[in-house]
Amino acid sequence: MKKLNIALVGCGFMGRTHSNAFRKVTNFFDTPYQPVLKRICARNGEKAKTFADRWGFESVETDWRKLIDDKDVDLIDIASPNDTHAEIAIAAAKAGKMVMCEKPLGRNPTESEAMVKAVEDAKVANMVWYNYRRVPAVTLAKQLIDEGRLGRIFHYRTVFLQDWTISSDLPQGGEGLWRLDASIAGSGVTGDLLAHNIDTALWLNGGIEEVTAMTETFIKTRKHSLTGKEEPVKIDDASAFLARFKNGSLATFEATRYARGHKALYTFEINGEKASIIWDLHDLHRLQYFDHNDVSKLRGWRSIHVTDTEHPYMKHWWVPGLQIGYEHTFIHQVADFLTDLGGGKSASPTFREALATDYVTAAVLESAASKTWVKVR
Ligand code: SOE
Repeated sequence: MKKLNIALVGCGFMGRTHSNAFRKVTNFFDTPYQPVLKRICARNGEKAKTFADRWGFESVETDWRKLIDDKDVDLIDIASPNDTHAEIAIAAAKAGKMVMCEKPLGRNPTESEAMVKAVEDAKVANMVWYNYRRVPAVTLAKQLIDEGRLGRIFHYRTVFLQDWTISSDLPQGGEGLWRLDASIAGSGVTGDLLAHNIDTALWLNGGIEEVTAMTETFIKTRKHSLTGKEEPVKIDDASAFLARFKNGSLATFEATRYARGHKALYTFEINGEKASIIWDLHDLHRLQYFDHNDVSKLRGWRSIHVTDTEHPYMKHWWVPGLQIGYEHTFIHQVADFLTDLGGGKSASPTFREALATDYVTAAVLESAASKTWVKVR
């Protein structure tokens, strides 16, 4: 197995999910490459050192620019806040490094387009971490749709609900809370949560033609962790939109961080002419399936426990009936990346595919501001 030397930028929540995936992937999957945790990079050297000791990185950097000329680094993985994605990815690609990037790709389509151009000009392998595609039940949904089992699709219905920003005492800016600072994050729940719903939807149901949206910022000012001052909140706290897909189906999308009681309720339902499916992140190993072709007296919703060896990814894990969870979606993503790299291509979603999601989020924000229907680029 060839070695693939990884430099990871960022040691927050996403840095942990990625490191865990790189460490475990070859324990469970036969891949042509073995990831090596070469460098961890974070501005806070102490934190990076603790992270390196815990996850087994060989050495620490505090300036990502040092990674760019590092001959011992093959791939730069970006898990730092959104305002750093474009600069690091572009520099890494120009230096001939492979690039992986946490979602969303850029803060806006202008940044994302420049990132796509950089990896395509340099012809380097690239991928964006839209991990929920790799939940086995979601991948099974994709297979069922592609096999034509749902027939013509009429409806796509999806939400991503959280409640962690309801308190007005929560500051904006700083570790984790940079998600509330529009200058760092780019947008609020539209880019952070709806981007997941959109990525999955584009994958399962094809392109979106047009959207009409509304957004709201419920708490208008918050103390900024870095300045200590009360400052305007410029992100969207909640975002909902109607969409028309290119295949003629209609959709509703909603995301919020103000749905008291919900921590990460990501669900989608798809209604087709012949069958329907429902998936719920809180019960992620199950796929609800209704097939109108069943004999009428037996017709009803089936709850498929997606843990059998013939289900996507599952033969690599335990024995049928024993489920897996959130961390495994990242492991699957690395496994696919390494396998596709061996085959000379980039795993999906590539930067270019993730740009399509950014075009939808941009249209959503534009529609909310203009209160009109907006065509998606
Ligand atoms: C926000 O709370 C967040 O952590 C997102 O940033 C992730 O992308 C999502 O998977 C879970 O929620």
